[in-house]
Amino acid sequence: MQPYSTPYTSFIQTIPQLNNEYECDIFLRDYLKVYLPEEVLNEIEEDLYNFGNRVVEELPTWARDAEVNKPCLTHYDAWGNRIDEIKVSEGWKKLERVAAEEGLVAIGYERKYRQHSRLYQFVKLYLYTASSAIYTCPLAMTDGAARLIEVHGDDYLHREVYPRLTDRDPRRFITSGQWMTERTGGSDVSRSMTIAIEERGEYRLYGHKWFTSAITADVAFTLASTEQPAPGERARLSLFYLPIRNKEGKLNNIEVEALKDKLGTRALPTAQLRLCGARARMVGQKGKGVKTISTLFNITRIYNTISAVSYMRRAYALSAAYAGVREAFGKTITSHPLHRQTIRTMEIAYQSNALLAFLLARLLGREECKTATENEKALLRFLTPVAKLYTARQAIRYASEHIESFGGIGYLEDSGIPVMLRDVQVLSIWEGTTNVLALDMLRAAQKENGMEAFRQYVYHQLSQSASEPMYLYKEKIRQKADALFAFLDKKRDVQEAEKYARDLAFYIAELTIALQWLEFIERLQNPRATYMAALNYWLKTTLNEQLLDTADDIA
Ligand code: MFK
Repeated sequence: MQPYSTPYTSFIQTIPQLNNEYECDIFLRDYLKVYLPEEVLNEIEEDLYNFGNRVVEELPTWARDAEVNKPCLTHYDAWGNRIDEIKVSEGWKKLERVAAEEGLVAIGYERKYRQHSRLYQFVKLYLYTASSAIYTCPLAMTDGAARLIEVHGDDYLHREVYPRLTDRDPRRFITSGQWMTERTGGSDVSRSMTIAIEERGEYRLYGHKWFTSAITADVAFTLASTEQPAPGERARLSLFYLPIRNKEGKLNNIEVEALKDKLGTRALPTAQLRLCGARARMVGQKGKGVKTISTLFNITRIYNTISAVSYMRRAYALSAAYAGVREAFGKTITSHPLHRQTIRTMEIAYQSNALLAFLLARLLGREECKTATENEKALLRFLTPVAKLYTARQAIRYASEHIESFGGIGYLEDSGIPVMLRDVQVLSIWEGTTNVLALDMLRAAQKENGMEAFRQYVYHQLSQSASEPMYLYKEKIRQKADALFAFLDKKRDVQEAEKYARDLAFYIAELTIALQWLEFIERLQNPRATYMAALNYWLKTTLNEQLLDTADDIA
C-alpha cells in the first residue's frame, strides 16, 4: 500500500466564494431604505445589483493582474531619446474603463438625484474599492479636481477640463493627480521649494515632487511659490493646474525620475518627478494655494473613509465565507462560538464605520446641492478629518484580523489575502497622517466653528424622542457626550489641546457612530435584533472617557 495515498493527503480546502456584494449586504440595503427616498432607491437599485455582481465576478481578476504586473518605467527609447514611458497592466486599464462606464465620478456631478447623488455614488465606490487594486486613488483625486474646478476654476477649466473629469465615456474620461509632497515636506507643505515663474501670461514650474500618485493621470494640481521665501519664512504657496502631456503626447517639461517601491498599492504608479519648466496656470488666489487645494483634499479624505470601510466589509465577507467552509475540531469554524464571535465583531466594525462614512456622503450631498444648514456645513468640515483618521486605523486592524482568520493561507502572497493589509496601511498616511488629521480637526474647531457645530449636532440627536427599547441606549450616549463636553470645557487652552487631539478625535468618531446607530435603528420599521446588539456592543467596547486624559499621564 502506498503510504501517501491516505484520504488526508488528497484533501484540498474549498475556496470561499463571494456572492453579489450588494445583494448580500443586508445592512447596506436597510441603510438605503432608511436614507433614500423610495423613488430614488427604486430607480438605482438595479444598477447597484448589477454592479454588486461585477465587483465579485469581473473585477477581482483585473485587480490581481494589476497587482502582479506592476507598472514599469522606461527612461529612454532605443535611439537614446528621453521618453519616461510608464506601462501599466491591462487589468489597471480595465479598472479605469469600468470606473468611467459605471459613473463612479460622474454620478456625483450629474446630480440626477440631487443631494442623494453623493450617497448613491459613494455606495458604488464602497462596492468597487476592495475589488479595484485601489484604482479608487485616481478616482478620488479626479473627483476632488472636479469639485475644485466647480468652486475655484476659471472659464478655461470649466470648459475644457471639468467635462472630461466627469465623463462616463471611457474614451473622453480623464483623471487628475494631486501633487503636494516634496522632499522637504509631506505633512508640512509650506516647506515646498517649487517655484513658479511667470512668462508671457503663463507660469513655468521648476522643482521636484517626491510622491505623485497615479502618474498616468492626464492633468494635475500642484503647489508652488511665485517668489522665493525669505530665509526662515514659510512659502506663500499658490495652486497651479497643469496638463501632464502636451498635444503631441510629450511630457510637459516633466521628468519622471523613478517609480516608488512601496509596501502596498503596487498596482498604482507612484512617481518622483522633476519639473523643468512645466507650463501651468494659476488657480484661485495668489498665495492662497493651501486653502484652495483643501477643496480637493477634503473630497479625497472622504474617499479614503469610504475605501477603508469597503476593505472592512470585504475582510468581514471573506472571513465569514471561509468560516463557513473550513472545518476544525469536528465542525466548521463558524460553529465554534469563539470564532463566530470574532467574525461578528468584524461585522459590527464594518457596519459602525459605514454609518460614519455614509453620514459624510449625505452631508456632502447636501452641501453641494445647497440644502445644508450652516451647522451641517461646519459639521462636515469637522467630521471629515475625524472620519478619515478613525476609519483608516480601523481598516488596518481588521485587515490584520482578516489575515489571521485564514490561518497560514492568509499569510501566503499567492492566496491574494495579504495584499489588503499592505494596501490599507496607506490609508492612515496619504491625505494626512492620523496626527495631522487630529490637528486638522482642531483647526476646524477653532477656525470654522466645528466643535460648536458638533455639540449642537450631538444634543439635537439626543433631543429626538426615543422608543422604549432605545431609551436606555440614548441615556448611555448622553452620559458619554456629557463627559466629552465637560472634558473640553476644562481644557480650553489651545496649545494644550494638541497633545490630546488624537484621543479626542477617536472619541468623537465613536460618539458620532453611536448616535448614527441610534438614528438608524429608530428609523427602521422593524429593526433587526442584530442592530440593537451592535449598538449595545459598541457602547460597551468604545468611548472610554479615561483615554481622553491619558496625554497628561504620559507627558
Ligand atoms: C482611496 C482614497 C484615495 C485617496 C487619494 C490618495 C492620493 C494620494 C495623494 C496624496 O497623498 S497628496 C498629499 C496629501 N497631503 C496632505 O494631505 C497634507 C497633509 N498636511 C496637512 O493637511 C496640513 O494640515 C496642511 C498642509 C494643510 C498644513 O498647511 P499649512 O499651510 O501649515 O496650513 P494652515 O496655515 O493652517 O492653513 C492654510 C489655510 O488652509 C488656512 O486658511 P486661511 O488661509 O483662510 O487662514 C486653513 O484654514 C486652510 N485649511 C487647511 N486645511 C484645511 C483648510 N481649509 C479647509 N479644510 C482643510 N482641511
